[in-house]
Amino acid sequence: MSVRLEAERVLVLGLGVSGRAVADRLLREGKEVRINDVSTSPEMREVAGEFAGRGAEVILGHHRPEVLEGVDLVVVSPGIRSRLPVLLEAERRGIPVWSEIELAWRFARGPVVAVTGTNGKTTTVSMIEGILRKAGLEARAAGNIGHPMIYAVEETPQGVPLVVEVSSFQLFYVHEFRPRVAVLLNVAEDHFDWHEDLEDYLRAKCRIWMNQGGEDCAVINLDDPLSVRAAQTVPGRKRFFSRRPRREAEIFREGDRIYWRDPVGGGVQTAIMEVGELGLSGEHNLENALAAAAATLSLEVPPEAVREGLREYRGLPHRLQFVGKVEGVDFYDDSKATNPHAALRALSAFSRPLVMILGGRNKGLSFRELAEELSVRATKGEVRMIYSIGEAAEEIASALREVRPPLPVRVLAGLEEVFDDLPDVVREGDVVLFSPACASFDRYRDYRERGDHFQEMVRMFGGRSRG
Ligand code: UMA
Repeated sequence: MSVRLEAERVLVLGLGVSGRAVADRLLREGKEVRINDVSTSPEMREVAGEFAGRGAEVILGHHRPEVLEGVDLVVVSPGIRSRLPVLLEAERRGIPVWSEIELAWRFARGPVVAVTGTNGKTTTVSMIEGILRKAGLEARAAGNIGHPMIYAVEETPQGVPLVVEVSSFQLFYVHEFRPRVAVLLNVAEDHFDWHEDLEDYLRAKCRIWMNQGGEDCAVINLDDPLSVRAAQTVPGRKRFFSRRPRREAEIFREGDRIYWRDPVGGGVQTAIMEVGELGLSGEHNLENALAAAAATLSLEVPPEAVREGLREYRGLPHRLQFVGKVEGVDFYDDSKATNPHAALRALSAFSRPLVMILGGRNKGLSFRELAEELSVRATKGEVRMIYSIGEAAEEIASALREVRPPLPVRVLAGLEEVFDDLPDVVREGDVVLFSPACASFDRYRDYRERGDHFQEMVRMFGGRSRG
């Protein structure tokens, strides 16, 4: 793929993980780089100083329209909202605005597999990476997973697929981005603090495949109504996956097995593996596995590599991670569940009495569906207690109190208070599920720090009960 980057003077908006990687690459490409970030923290000043030393112009502390002077391209960080006045001004002046993935894609040296969806992206991307490695390819997972795509394009050998986790924020600003395989896992309400509404969010997601054609394909969840709706906009080939044996699905579960109906091989049905062989449990992980299988099979990876990769996959930290057992109680860290849909998915993995910990910073989302599901479980005696903590504690608690029968809720400040209260509440055989349904930024740097805190609390709880 030839590199097309005509712009000479580029504004890099945001100097976080993504912006730093972009600025670095552009400087190495010999471009004139201006960097603009609102932060003036000591760490930011230090990083900014390094870039200034390499010839970049750095403007910190504001996003005034002057930063656009003389610029012929803006590369924006995913966390910066599309309604930011400086971005609207760039649009008014006709200056193109790209996300990092739009830039990175132009430097890719092999096929790109892009994975999006509200939940399950990181797991699916890692599963795909694992399968490709089993097939002998030096594939690398990148993107939102934490490693910017613009770095990964250089590290991935020629011709080897690059697997990228892409968010709606990044997709909002793609124009020619054209992955060989585009995966849409599911769509549920999320990020209403960034997107105007569900339609805006859905439109951004659909940009993943808008330039597809030829040998490209889109992998879509047939069991998810919003994904199926989005699939109407796929211009090229669609490959559906399903947890049931449905006619339109190419990859599906039937009974205890996962099957592949090869469209090229005259629709012959091949058993890929037993569901029980999957390294992770839960219906949502089955969905992620089906998506990973569909994506890799469409790159002509042999079914044996798909099976091996999925068998050996053991999951990632803070995603329904089993932390330990204390006096017969199982503790699970699902700190990555930063929206109600993710918490619902975590709930579906359990059918025994549980204590659930919710809370943090709400992203403008409703807790009603989650409250209704918890209420159904409460009628079966499966809800011991729900703790509601952090900034959104009261808002969550009132949603939980509105359903019938009302749910047992305790509003507390944070995890410390929850663990103080727990001994009076929890019983042997229960599950304690930390799946907060909210962002972590009310108290923590990110979901990882929050999950680490939960795990630390579990360890201390274990120590206390032994002592
Ligand atoms: N900033 C401004 N102006 C603003 C807002 C922010 O200048 O109006 C600056 C901040 O001061 C900061 C920088 O922008 O210096 C932060 O940029 P960012 O929030 O875009 O974050 P990065 O550090 O660049 O990390 C991004 C992704 N972040 C987001 O999507 C919010 C990371 O995903 C990703 O791993 C990384 O690029 C590498 O590709 C994180 C994430 O939470 C893990 N993603 C969301 C999710 O998974 O749900 C979408």
